[in-house]
Amino acid sequence: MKRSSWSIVVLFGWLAAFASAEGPKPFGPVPSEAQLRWHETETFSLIHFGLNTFTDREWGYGNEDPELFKPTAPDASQVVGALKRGGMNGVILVAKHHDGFCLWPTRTTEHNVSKSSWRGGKGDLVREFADAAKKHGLRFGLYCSPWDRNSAAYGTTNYLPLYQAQLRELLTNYGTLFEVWFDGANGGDGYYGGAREKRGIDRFTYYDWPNTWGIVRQLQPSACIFGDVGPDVRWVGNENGTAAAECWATFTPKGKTDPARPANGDNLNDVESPAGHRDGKAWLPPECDVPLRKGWFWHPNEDATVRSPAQLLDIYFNSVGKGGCMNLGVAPDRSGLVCEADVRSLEAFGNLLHTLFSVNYATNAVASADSVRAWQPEPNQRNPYAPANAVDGDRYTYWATDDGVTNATLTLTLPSVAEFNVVRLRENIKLRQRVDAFAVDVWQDGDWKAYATGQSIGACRLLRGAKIKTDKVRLHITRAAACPCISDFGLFDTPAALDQKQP
Ligand code: FUL
Repeated sequence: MKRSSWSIVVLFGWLAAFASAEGPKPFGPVPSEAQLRWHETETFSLIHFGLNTFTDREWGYGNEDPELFKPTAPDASQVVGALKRGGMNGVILVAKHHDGFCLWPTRTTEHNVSKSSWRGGKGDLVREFADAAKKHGLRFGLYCSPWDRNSAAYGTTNYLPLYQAQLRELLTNYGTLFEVWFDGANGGDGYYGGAREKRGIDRFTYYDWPNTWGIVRQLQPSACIFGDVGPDVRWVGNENGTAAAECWATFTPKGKTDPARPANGDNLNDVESPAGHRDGKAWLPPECDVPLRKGWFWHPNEDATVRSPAQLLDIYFNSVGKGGCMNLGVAPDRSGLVCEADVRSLEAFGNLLHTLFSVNYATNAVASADSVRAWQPEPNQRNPYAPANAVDGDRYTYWATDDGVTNATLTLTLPSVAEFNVVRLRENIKLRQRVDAFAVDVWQDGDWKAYATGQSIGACRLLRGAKIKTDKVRLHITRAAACPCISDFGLFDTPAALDQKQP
């Protein structure tokens, strides 16, 4: 080769290395700071407790007497303590359900706890839960139903200012919130101040969402807003707590019956919500909600419906393990406490989670890769793209390849033979989901054997397979939209308790 050709090769090589040294560029939508914290929260609970608890209903009509609200031994700390032992990192309280009964002494309506004899009319359940969350170190969120079957104003132009005032009270007086929940059930028959009729609203315009969400942005800037299709977190599209087998955090809300109108309410295309869209326009990860019992509220005849710890673990794999969050509905009973059967299941689930993730067999592994991104070393600086970053326990340090290298293998050599059946993968989602397909192989009898394959990774991908004994595992990224940025490759073993007691 002529000297000038060599110079060109060297120049291009240097330019490529320089370009890579800059760090992988995110492409398309990436999570906001609030969404990153939400992903890290992973598991939380939705508490339904109110007049329905005492009337044995799921949806109160709106004419229930506040005097019916008579918890005999209410203790928010017992409830939140049970959630904490159940592996939950946050709690969202339903401050007002569709029946319009407010669990705090609001100035906006008489239909609230101050009109009951509970705590002599001086009680504030939102305050008690906010305090309990703080005490137990759980993040706190609130749900305030837009639909209000008690309010005479519902369906008229007078309702929105009232609803927004309720939000302002909730978003101002109870500390920092991590999530504000806007339920999709809206409009229908109800008491409506005695009118007892059916009232429909236009779900797209009636709540003036841009301005109503604006109140949350203004008063709780670090909160994520949950709704059928966001704007920060999407409903997974079912109440089984289950995302699709391959699930993407990105999503393009599309109308079902009328694509020209916003994809919300009746026009929600929820069939596509469990999987999301690979090239979706917005970062809108799925929140997978599911009640611990059959109903969201406590009912005397549903004690036998409490989900088992093994079922809860399946839900965890199908929600957190698909890059979403698990939102488990917990319903205190008429005493105001989480009853025994629920506490037992929560605790056993919390123990399973704790035991499962207490030993990561990849922690002291030697990580190597067939391709590592070029970088400009600085004195005392560790390689920002080194394979070892995938086993350091940090969600945001990562192994990366050069731009354009979208097929690469990361290999772990464990300090000794380990037995495991769960693989955890994460991408550094600050740089979006980049991987399109991958395979995990294990070293067996002197050869690589296929263990698991998949497409999406994102914030967290959990793969559960057969128990395997080996000291070498590899992750082969077979397809990616941009150079892979893998921040976690973990190996775990499900606790023995699970092998014995399958649901
Ligand atoms: C639904 C509501 O209608 C249920 O009552 C419950 O609150 C659940 C979490 O969301 O849309």
